[in-house]
Amino acid sequence: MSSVVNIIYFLIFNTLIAINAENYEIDVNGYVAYCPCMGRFGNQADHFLGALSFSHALNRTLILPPWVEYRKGESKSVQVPFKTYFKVKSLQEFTKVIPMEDFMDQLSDKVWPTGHRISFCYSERRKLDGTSSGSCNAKDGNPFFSFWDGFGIDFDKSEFFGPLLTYDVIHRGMDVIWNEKYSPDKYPVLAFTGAPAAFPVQAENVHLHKYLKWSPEIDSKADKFIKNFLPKGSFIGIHLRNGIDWIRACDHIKDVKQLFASAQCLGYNNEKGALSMDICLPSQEQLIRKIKRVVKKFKEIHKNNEIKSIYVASDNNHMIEYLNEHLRRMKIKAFRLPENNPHVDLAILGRANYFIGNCVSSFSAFVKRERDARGFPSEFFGYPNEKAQKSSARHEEL
Ligand code: GFB
Repeated sequence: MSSVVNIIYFLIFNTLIAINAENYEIDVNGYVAYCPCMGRFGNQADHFLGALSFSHALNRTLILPPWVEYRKGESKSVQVPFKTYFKVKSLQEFTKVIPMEDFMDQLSDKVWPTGHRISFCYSERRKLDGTSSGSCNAKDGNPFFSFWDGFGIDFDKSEFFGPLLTYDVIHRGMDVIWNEKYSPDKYPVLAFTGAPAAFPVQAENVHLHKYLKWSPEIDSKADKFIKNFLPKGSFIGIHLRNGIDWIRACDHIKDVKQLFASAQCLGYNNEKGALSMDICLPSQEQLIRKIKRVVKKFKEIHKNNEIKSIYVASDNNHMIEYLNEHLRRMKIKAFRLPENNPHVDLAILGRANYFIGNCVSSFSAFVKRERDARGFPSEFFGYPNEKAQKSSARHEEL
């Protein structure tokens, strides 16, 4: 009797797996794989859009890498499957993609067998001790080792594609040259040590963000928080980037014209302004002034619809008490997630009636792109500078 029950369980279990897993055909035009080995989520998301554009231009399938995360107290990175955070189907509306887990389970033995795995890099990557490796040294260091080893991938050869080839398929017709030099029959998988993309994301690839849609789990957590914890009515989402890493990074603004994602407000050639401390690390007073201005503006535009609350996302100091104290007269209260959950923070900011972000942060840039794709309004703290804003307001009044 128990063996019959076991067989029934076995059949049900395997049927469920078969229903959940999509079956993929081999793409004769080949694949692009890469390790999102630089930076945290915001950086990886910028790179992802570039990699999507690159694989699309080469007519290859993009192997969706897991997101690389760093947890406190853990020496090795943790890899989170792509579909934990995003829907694969929405990306397939734009181009050919396959989650890395599915590629390795279903296709790698046929397309990219052990013994034939080539690692691609621009030029030699030295060993951690600084000596020459003569190779891409793709698995040396964190997160490089954990990323590839998590899938049991070892590389048998290295291919340096620089200095003649670059990832810039938009401006220089590089897609044709890539396909000529590395044809899919000889090089079925172009596996890069880092993302085949620029940081920050090239202006031409920003629009691809519309194909990045949150997974049902993230959607549902964001919706539940808004429904259960925020007062009924409109809310402003703000991103306060103010941890110690950020304070140190902002120290560098005096030496550079752009920092991280700052092109999103300053323009890629600073045609829309100059970097400043107000933009990178606005003071508490500036935050409040900006929020009050947006509250007023919202009321003017929407008449009967007023801002009822502020949703605060932060890596460090959410300033809830400070905000509550200064917004009391306007009858506006500030809220935050009780736990640290960057992706739910992002999803909630994406749904706010208005968003004020940090122009330098690629975390804020993610929200801005998502909102632009949906036609939702956004602004940045410290930009444009307050003097410029006052004088443009005076011009509007005249
Ligand atoms: O995403 P990210 O590259 O953005 O890295 P920036 C910042 C990380 O900090 C996020 C956490 O991936 C989150 O883990 N974080 C930031 C947050 N803001 C929030 C928030 O509102 N809520 C939660 N829960 N977590 C730059 C990097 O970070 O920081 C640079 O681009 C460099 O590579 C620099 O590391 C110091 O662009 O803001």
